[in-house]
Amino acid sequence: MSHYPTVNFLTSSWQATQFPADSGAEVAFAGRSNSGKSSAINAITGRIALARTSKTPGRTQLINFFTLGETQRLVDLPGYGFAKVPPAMQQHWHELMSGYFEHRQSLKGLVILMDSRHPLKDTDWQMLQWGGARGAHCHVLLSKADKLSQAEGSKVLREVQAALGDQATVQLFSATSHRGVQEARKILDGMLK
Ligand SMILES: Nc1nc2c(ncn2[C@@H]2O[C@H](COP(=O)(O)OP(=O)(O)OP(=O)(O)O)[C@@H](O)[C@H]2O)c(=O)[nH]1
Ligand SMILES: [Mg+2]
Repeated sequence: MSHYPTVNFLTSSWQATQFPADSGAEVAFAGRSNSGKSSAINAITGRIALARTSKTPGRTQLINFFTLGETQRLVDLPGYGFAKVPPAMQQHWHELMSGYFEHRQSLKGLVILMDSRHPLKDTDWQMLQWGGARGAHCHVLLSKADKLSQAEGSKVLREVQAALGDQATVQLFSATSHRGVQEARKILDGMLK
């Protein structure tokens, strides 16, 4: 049974004019390409194939919107930081994302996925800045935690917490082992209230 029984795909947008009506509350998932955004959305909603996951980084250059209820949405943002993306696509990514962050009033929370083995890249900081500027609660999921030992996990959690201070809350997460899924749901519910 899904934790969000009414969750459903709403629409994909590749430009700001296509965004759904800016009302209600929405939580966006951002992160570098391949960091596990779509897998996290699937694990948190309890729907195996709601958001498309892929082994080819940088494929999703669209913003995907999902409805949770009549007035709540989840948003799967296109990944960033993929070296092989051509300049025109990088330019498009920047326009699409800045269009989203500058104007989206319904953005209440930003969940930032960072591979727990490579956290806090420059583009992750940029994302924190965009979310903070919008006044959204930022929450970091240190993803693929199943790839770390217990000690490595504790260490990276402490380090990232210390680096972020009060800019964001942080937790370890794994879509594979379901570690941290309940904790993430609580945060999400709080953001959408
Ligand atoms: N071991 C492990 N692999 C994971 C986990 N989450 C995602 N992956 C794998 O990482 C790859 C990328 O996952 P996605 O969820 O598609 O990542 P994404 O951030 O949505 O990627 P883009 O949309 O391309 O930016 C896939 O091969 C997933 O199976 C996890 O918790 N543990
Ligand atoms: Mg994705």
